[in-house]
Amino acid sequence: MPEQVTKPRLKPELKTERPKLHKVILVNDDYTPREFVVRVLKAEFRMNESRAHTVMMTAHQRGVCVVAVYTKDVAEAKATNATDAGRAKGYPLLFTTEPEE
Ligand code: TYC
Repeated sequence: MPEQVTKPRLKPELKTERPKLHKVILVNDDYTPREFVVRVLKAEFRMNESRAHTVMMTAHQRGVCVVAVYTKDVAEAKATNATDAGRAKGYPLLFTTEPEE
């Protein structure tokens, strides 16, 4: 009988899971000025004027709009910073996060 030859395993035994991404969601309110929402979107999420205006108007008309997706830590930090920018001016502007399916 010939000796059995075991080929070396090419793939590692444990697959590395991708970190789950989290959505940052902009929530509409009746008090924050539109221009201020646009300014925060541009500053915190590096959007151009046109994209920021579209996202702001989507939240204004539908109640919420997904702004972007990031890893959990980055999404939470950006949502907090953007919400705090509104609070500093006395506005109820709110950004929340939720995991992507
Ligand atoms: N609805 C606000 C207004 O009419 C503008 C606004 C848009 C506020 C989107 C929050 O997430 C928001 N001034």
